[in-house]
Amino acid sequence: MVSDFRKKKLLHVFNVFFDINRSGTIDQKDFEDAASKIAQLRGWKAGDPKYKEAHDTLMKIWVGLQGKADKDQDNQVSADEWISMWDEYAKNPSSPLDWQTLYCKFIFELEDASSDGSIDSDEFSTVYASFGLDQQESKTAFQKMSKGNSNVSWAQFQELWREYFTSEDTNAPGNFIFGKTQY
Ligand SMILES: [Ca+2]
Ligand SMILES: [Ca+2]
Repeated sequence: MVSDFRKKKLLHVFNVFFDINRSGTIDQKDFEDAASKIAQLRGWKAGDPKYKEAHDTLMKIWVGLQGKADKDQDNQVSADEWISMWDEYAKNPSSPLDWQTLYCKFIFELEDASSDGSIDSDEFSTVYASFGLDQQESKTAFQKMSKGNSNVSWAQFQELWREYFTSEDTNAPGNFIFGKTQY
């Protein structure tokens, strides 16, 4: 059983970061849309190698996600399939699936616009605003997850990430890693 609290966190990620076209399920089209959204955010034109790299990574993530989560093989990952997959993850978070590791790194690198190995509040909230979240709320979320520090390192990010998907503690700093302050 997944608690309501964890379910709300999982559905936030599902709705905002994966079901980009708000169809109610995740499929390959959402990943095409995510690649376009990110290219627009970073100002990459079609044909830019960075665009191609981001697109290829997103497609790898989709193939990995679908392979594991799409139990009924309808080429869509439903909210229920999504929640069961993350529940499996939470039982053994030290052995993530390849796509989960890849996605964590992808988001961190996307947020680390200056590529200095850590993210700050502006980098964090700019990416989340491009996904439709309230930028001010994302800034507050950053303060909560960084416990008032101005930067979050890659090592800290991975720990916070794990906490997001596993913790039942409503005060855990990892709860804020996807830009929302309340569940
Ligand atoms: Ca969709
Ligand atoms: Ca399915």
